[in-house]
Amino acid sequence: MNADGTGLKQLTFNKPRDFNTAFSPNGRRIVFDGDRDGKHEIYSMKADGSDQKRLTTNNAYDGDPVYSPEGSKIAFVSDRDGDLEIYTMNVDGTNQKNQSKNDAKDLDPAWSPGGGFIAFASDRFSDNLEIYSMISSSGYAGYPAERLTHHNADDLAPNWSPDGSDIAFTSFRPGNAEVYKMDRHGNDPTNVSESASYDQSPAFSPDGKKITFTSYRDGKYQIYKMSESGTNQVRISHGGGQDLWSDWGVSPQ
Ligand SMILES: [Ca+2]
Ligand SMILES: [Ca+2]
Ligand SMILES: [Ca+2]
Ligand SMILES: [Ca+2]
Repeated sequence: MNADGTGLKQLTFNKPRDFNTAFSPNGRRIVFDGDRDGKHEIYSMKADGSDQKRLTTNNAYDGDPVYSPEGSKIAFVSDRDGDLEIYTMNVDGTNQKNQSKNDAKDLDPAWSPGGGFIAFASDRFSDNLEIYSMISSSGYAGYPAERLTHHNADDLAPNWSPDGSDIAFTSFRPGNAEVYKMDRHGNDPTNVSESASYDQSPAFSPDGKKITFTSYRDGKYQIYKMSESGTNQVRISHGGGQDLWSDWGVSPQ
């Protein structure tokens, strides 16, 4: 979909439906998860929908895939070891590795722009979700994750600004979902969306000046954009169904 809301194409037609999707950095491929065989797996395909490949093969949940910034790896979530963990793998599905190794829920992986860190949500030290950041290649081996949020409401779905200085995320602090923003070490968490409805799943624009997010403010989930400070909130999707996903896809080159 283009930033003005035009150009939305349905690329997959399997039932049950496919869920999370993310573009590769060069825009040529899309990685996504789906429940086609009842085993919730991760797939990739060319941006035109051809050349579909299955990347995971096990009975556990594998989902929420995202490409690393240089395009050689994919981070994703799996509960194959009994609880949700952040994994990484090569783009062809080889070398699948548990990076979070923690008994708690670990979910919502987001690569830093340089690829050195993965931000994620976890309830490892609390009874609610907080946002953490770990070194992407060795998140557990002597490099404990840095805790970025401290609040008794759920904080989840982190997304880095293009220059790596800020992280936008979803927070339930005011009693409903809001888009928040903080610096990469968790300083100055600020409610950016400030609306009484559910506002969630933020993603920065490539120039860092805008944030897209999904909101229920018009009676169903649609995609909106706003400035990174929360001004000029505008709806950009007009689908008849629920638009739950917001991301800045790159046009194929
Ligand atoms: Ca699976
Ligand atoms: Ca875990
Ligand atoms: Ca929290
Ligand atoms: Ca809200």
